[in-house]
Formats: sequence, C-alpha cells, structure tokens
Amino acid sequence: MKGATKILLVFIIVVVVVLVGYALFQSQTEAPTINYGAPTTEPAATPPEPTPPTPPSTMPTPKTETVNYNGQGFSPQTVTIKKGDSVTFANQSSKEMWPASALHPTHKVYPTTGGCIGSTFDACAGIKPGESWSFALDINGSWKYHDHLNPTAFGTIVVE
Ligand SMILES: [Cu+2]
Repeated sequence: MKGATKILLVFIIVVVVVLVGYALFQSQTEAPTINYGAPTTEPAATPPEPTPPTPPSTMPTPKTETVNYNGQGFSPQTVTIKKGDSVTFANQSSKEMWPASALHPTHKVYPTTGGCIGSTFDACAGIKPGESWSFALDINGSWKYHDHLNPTAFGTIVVE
C-alpha cells in the first residue's frame, strides 16, 4: 500500500468516526426537553366541553316518502311507511292542492284532534304549485286522504 493511499484511508476512517460521533451526539441532545418553567399563576384553561353522547345507532331514523300531485291525482296511489315516518305531498300541478285526511268534508278519519277541520292530518290551506307539505303519521293503520280542493283525487297511506 502506497503512502498516499494509506493517508487517504486514515482520513476516511477519521471522517467516518467523526460523523458517527456527531450522529450519536445529536441523537442524545434530541432527547425530549423538560420544561422547568415557573409555575403559572393564571387559572387553568377551561377544559373542553364534553361532547354529548351520540344516540344509539339502533334507534330508527324517521324517513320521508314523497307523494306527487299532478292536478288529477296522487302518485303513488298507496305508500307504506313505518310509524313515525313522514309523507311529503309535493304539488307538481299548476293549481293549489290541499291534502287532508278522509273523509271529505269532515276529515275525521285520521283519529287525532287539534287540526283545523277534523284531524291534524290536514294541510289546513292550499299548497301552492311547486311547494310541498309534510305530515308525520304515528298511528298504525291504512289512512285515506284526498285533495280538499279536488276531492276526486285521493290516495292511501299505510302505517305499519
Ligand atoms: Cu276535504
């Protein structure tokens, strides 16, 4: 081995040793620093608001079925829903519609009180073209309804 090669080899070894030593030194100094700061006199920050527990996923979510009104009748003629679900009556005609429980004109078939005529299943007003009216049914049964402004248009909601 020539003298120059030997010197080069020694130089490389020295460089490697210095680099390894430096790396070890760095890894030691990167240890987590402990904060010995003076104790704060300010009150502790308010803890974050506890998030309310989410309701159990087993609870059924009320659904909405849509019934369209075209001026001649309701479509679909019969919808079947679960108790508590809603039916949205969408007026796609050019006239007002007024969905309400059978039987015209007393509207008393759906057995609730407190509505404007005979039950709460009653829009109680004409629904304008393009608008809709929703009603949640929570009584099991087969409930007929009609358009109070055009009583020949009717349909059925089955609540299971
Ligand atoms: Cu009516």
